[in-house]
Amino acid sequence: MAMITTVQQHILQEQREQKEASGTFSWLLSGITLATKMVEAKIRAGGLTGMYGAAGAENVQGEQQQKLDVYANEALLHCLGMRDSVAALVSEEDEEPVRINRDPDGGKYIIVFDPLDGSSNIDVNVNVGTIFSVLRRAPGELEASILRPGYQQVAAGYVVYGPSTVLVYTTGNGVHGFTLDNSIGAYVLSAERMRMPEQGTYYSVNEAHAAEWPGAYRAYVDRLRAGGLGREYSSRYIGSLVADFHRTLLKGGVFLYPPTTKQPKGKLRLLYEANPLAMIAEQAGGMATDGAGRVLDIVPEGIHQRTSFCVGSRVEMEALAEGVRA
Ligand code: AHM
Ligand code: MG
Repeated sequence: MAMITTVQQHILQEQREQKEASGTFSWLLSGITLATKMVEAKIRAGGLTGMYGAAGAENVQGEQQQKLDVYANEALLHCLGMRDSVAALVSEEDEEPVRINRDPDGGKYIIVFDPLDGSSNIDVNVNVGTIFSVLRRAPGELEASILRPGYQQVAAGYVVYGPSTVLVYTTGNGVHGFTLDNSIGAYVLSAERMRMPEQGTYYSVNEAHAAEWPGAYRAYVDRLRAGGLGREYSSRYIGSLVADFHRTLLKGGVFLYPPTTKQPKGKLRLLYEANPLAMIAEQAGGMATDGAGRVLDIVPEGIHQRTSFCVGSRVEMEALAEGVRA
């Protein structure tokens, strides 16, 4: 009988290989997978359960919260809040970190997440996602443990709710993909040791903002269009970071969210959007920068800090770096 491997089993195996046999970490990640299964069920039901539309409140970023944003946030807080290894939860939807275990010797981990990414696509049956990053809780001020550069992440991952629901994660030992099998309620291994192609044929950027980008980005996209990297490029832009990233991971190419005159620091958030995806990209052989330097080296100053974000295949990313330097 050909046996399946669930994400739970996979993490346990990895821990054994890394001689971290406590099981704490897999128990923690099971909180994330459970929450994403709750979210997926709501998304799957679509408009039938009255879950479409605005919740009527704004989040800390001054953005309209959607009902599903609120639900996804509550699902993660609920499922992770019960794990005693968790010291704090940091969410896009909450201004301050939610402290779970006030004892500094307690919870070993901090989970940082964007509960439902791609809000503008929720009501129109287009892919959305959940992004998460796991940090180690060090002794001392909680804030110092949260504001770590991304290279110190213990693990990172995302779920993309698409035609199928896919979970991708890394603990720094390669990138692994799982597909939710609803008939058994488990994420089943579908792609071990994922690699991003060296070069792709898609670029992904919101070109409506082109007039507001620094000139180097315009020149770069012009260069791709003109065949300057030896390939004919096509464009793809979903407007859900997780979905645009997932395509870039599988097919290669480049995703850009450059700084604009209105948002000179970019739109995407460093801690729960750029960092986890940058870790996954690097682990798969790709690269991630803020246009100037490696995303994972940025020392964060605030939990909701924004950054410009460029991620993709080695060939496209090296060409971008040349262009921005010139
Ligand atoms: P959100 O967290 O409010 O959903 O915003 C983040 C989203 C990303 O998923 C996506 O890459 C980006 O915003 C799209 O922004 P724009 O509409 O400016 O292209
Ligand atoms: Mg988001």
